[in-house]
Parts: sequence; C-alpha cells; structure tokens
Amino acid sequence: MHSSSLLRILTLLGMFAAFLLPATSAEASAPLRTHAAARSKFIGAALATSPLSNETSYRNIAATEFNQVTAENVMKWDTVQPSQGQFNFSGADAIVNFATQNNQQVHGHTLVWHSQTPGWVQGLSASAMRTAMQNHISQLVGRYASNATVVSWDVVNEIFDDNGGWRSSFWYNTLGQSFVADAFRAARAADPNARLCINDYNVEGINAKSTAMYNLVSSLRQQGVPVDCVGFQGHLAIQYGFPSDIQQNMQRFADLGVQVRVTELDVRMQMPRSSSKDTTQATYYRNVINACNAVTACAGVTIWGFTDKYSWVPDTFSGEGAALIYDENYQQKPSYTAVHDALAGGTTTDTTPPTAPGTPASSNVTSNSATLTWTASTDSGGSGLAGYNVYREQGTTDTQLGQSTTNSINLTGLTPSTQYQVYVRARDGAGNLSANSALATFTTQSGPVGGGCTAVGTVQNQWGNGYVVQPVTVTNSGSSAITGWTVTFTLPAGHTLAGSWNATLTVSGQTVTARNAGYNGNLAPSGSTTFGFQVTRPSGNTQTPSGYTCA
Ligand code: G2I
Repeated sequence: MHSSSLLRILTLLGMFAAFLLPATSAEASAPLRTHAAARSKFIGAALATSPLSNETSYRNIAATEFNQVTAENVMKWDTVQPSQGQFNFSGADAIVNFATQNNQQVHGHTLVWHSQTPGWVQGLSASAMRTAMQNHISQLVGRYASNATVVSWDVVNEIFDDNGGWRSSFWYNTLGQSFVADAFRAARAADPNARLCINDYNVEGINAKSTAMYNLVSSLRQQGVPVDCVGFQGHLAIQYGFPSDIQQNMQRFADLGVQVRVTELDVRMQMPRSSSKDTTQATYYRNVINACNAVTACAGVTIWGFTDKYSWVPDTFSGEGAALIYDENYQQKPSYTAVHDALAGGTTTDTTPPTAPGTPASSNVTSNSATLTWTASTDSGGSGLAGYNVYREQGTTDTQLGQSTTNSINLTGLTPSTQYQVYVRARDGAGNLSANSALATFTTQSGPVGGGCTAVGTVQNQWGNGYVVQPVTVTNSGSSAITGWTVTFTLPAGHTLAGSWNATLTVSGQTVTARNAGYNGNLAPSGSTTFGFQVTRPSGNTQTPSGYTCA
C-alpha cells in the first residue's frame, strides 16, 4: 500500500478511536505540554544541538512533549562570542528555529556567567569588561528581541557562593556588585519585552544562599533594576533529600513581586538504577511540579535535558546518573509518569490518603535524641507520597516532633529521662494524611548531673569535598558543675566523618554522638570547652551538619 494511503487510514482509525474513548483517558495520555498549557504553565527541556539535528527520537520527543526549550550550551558566551567581536549564532538560531516550528518558547541561557566565558573577557580591564558585557548582551538579546519565540533570559547566573556570599568570579573581582544591575539594565534595553531572570543552584529550599538571593532581588527591585524573575536550577540528588520547603521558598520570592521558575531540574542517583531509586526520583519530580502548580507566580519547570543518553551528570559526578525522565533508549521512566500526572491531575482531585506507616522502631536513644525508622507507606491516589510527619502522643494535644521525606528520622532536642510515645503519619502530594501508625515507646537516657549544657558548631574551613567544624563550643548553661557531656548532631546524607579531636565521636547512620574526653568533661557553671571534627562530603554538595544538642 502506498504509504500516504496507509497514513490516511491510520489517521482515520485514530480519530475513530479518539471518538470512542472517554475524554478523560484521551487527555490522560496527552503529552506533557498539553497538561502544562492547560494550567498556563510551561514544561521545558534543555536541548543539545547535535542530537537535535541527528536523532529522530530526540527531535520528536523534544517537539511533542515540551512547550518551552532552553539551549543547554549554544547560547553561552564561549559559543556566541568566542573571540572579541566574532559572533556565532548558528547554534542559537537552530534552537530558536526549532522552537518556532514547534510552537515553543525559548528561555535564553545565559548572558553573564563565570563559566563557559572565554579568556579574552576574563582578562579585560574594568571599563573594557563592562563595555564588553553590555555589548554582548545587546547583540545576543537584541538578535531575538523582535522574535516572539525568545521570551526570557537568564541574565546573571550563579553569582553567589555556597554560603550566600558573592562568588569570587572575574566579574565580581573586576567590577564589584555593579555588574549585576548593569547586566539587567543592558538586557532590558536590548529587549524591553523579555522577562529577565537571576538564576542559581542550591537555592531551591530556604537556606543561607537562597536568603542572600532573596535579599539581593529585593534590594535590586527597590533600586528599580529590572529583575523580573528568579530561576531555581533544581539539580537534585535522591541521596541528599528533597528540599521540602521549596514551595514556601518560591512563595517568599513571589511575594516580592517576581515570577519564579525551576530552570534546570534533574534528579540524579548513585548508579546503578533500581526500581526503588526510580520511585524515589519520581517522587522528587512530582513534588517539584506540585510546588510549581501550587504557586501562582511559578511560570513553569524546565528539565535539564530529558533523556539519560545526554546528561551532564555522569561527566560531573562520578558514579551518578540516570537523572532524567527518559532512559537512554528514549523509554519513559517512572519520573516521566510523575511529571505527567502532576501536570495532568488537579492536586485537589486526590482525596485518597497514603497507607499508614509501619510501627516506628527506635534506636540510638541518647539523653536528648533518638532515631525512628518505619516501614514506608504507599500512595495510590495519584499525587504520590510526599513524606511523613512524626508526632508525640500526649493525650489531646499531640505535638509534631518533626518531618521527614524518607522512612526514618533523627529526633533531636528531646528531654532527658523522659518517656516518649510516638507515631507517624504519611503525607501525599495533595496534603492527605494517612491514619496513625501504631505507637512506639522509648525513654531517653538521663542527662548530665547538675545542670544543662549547650553546643554550637562553627564551620571553620570548607572546600569542594570536605570541611572542618572547629570549634564546637560546649557550655555549661546550668547552675552547678557538670562532670561530663554528650553532644549530638546530624551529618547530611552522604557525609562521612574523617577525624576528630578533644572528644570521642561515634556515628550511627547520620547521627553523631560526641562524648567528652577524659580531660574536658568537668565544666563549672558558665564554663566551656571545645572539640572539633573533619568531614568528607560528595563534590558539589554544600551542606553542613545541623541540630547540635548537648546533654
Ligand atoms: O552544570 C550544569 C548546569 C548548571 N547550571 C548552568 C548550566 O549552564 C549548566 O549546564 C552545563 C551543561 O549541561 C553541560 O553540557 O554546563 C556545562 C558547562 O559548565 C556543560 O558542559 C560542557 C562541558 O564542560 C564541555 O566540555 C563541553 O564541550 O558541555 C560542553 C558541550 O557539550
């Protein structure tokens, strides 16, 4: 049969099938972009130009599933202006043309960044660098200003260090903070209609870095600098936990009057893949989409690639990968379904709570802390398991002791010599709470004799894959002398202890218990002593310990 007749018959059959199927099931199988558009949101993907021109599967998925695209590399400075005054827009044009053909928007990435910027820029004097920056922005943004496809730009990217200070880049070191306002003003001049974003990583949750970003955006806007939008990159990893306050964080930025968006979402794992890691990953994807759905000012979510065949992760994090929603053979993974269902499902339509968690088991009980672990719940209502709340049973006034995204929690700040009856409830993405688990009972150990104590840890020095906490200051906050102390704190997932001094440290899971050495247990009232320790952490991770308590 002639292929076009076959096509016509198949098309007719398809129309007939669509007619027979109830509308809901036809909608449920619609591509991601259909569901996102129905919410007036975008669902985006970063695209690489080589598979876009060479691979049909890549091109088809890119065209059909997403309504926004970002160039993964070809709009960066080293591609666009490799030497001064020599502009190369061929890659950028290819992405913009592809998007125009497929009725997609383009988010431009990125104008001013410390990485992928040629040496000639980095060596310029201050005034020449400022001029070069303004000219680069004017040429690149100006080229697409009259093209309705390019709607937004990452104007500055990754200008903070991991503690919320200014990143010591050649931009900052040569021009000071002023390069940021100048870059935004140049972009506004080049395209008055484009939405102008500040973009960074490790700012998804509320932390020192995202708070620095919040303060800067607030102050720039007060000065009339045209910052319209904040991008949270969203390079997550299942082994580091989900930033459970992502929605709150988005909302606080939204309350400043800016649009927010997730610009580079991926969720990596330690290889090899397993079905349980895939399930956890799917939960992370679902939670990010649900957070964006819940915040009116969130314009959408872009995934940093879409197939594991092309991802920056394995090249950067040794032994990690499988971060995207299609596998390397273009098969949809559970994370695709999660993104799909979160976009498709009204978050309010899930009224089915998760199953009750198993009875918590207590371990590692000290005078002020304990670990609880339970059998995980499952959720069949569509919005997916979001996490757990842990409560203390106290008659009619149960108090929540903590929240966890995994089936375990380390409780700190407990009272010595006290019986705790605790239970756990699971939460799904729509906020439904499960029935209570059965109760577990444990009793904390006795505390120090003669008074309380406090502990404060200070990070003295940190580098790519490690840090030193020194001093941890232990102070007798009671009114009589103590003859020994126990400090507990929590190491972030993936961090391991590399050494310690002036205390004896034991580790259980991520909980560290530090007991006084023979020579520094005696503390007079208000007296203090110190100890220290060193930790190794995965490269790229910037977390430090938390929850110091003393007993
Ligand atoms: O690092 C992940 C992302 C963090 N936020 C900003 C993004 O722009 C950044 O994207 C990545 C790309 O995914 C990588 O593909 O940025 C990397 C560069 O910093 C990109 O890697 C580069 C390689 O380093 C080059 O060796 C390679 O020639 O990709 C280039 C093109 O494949």
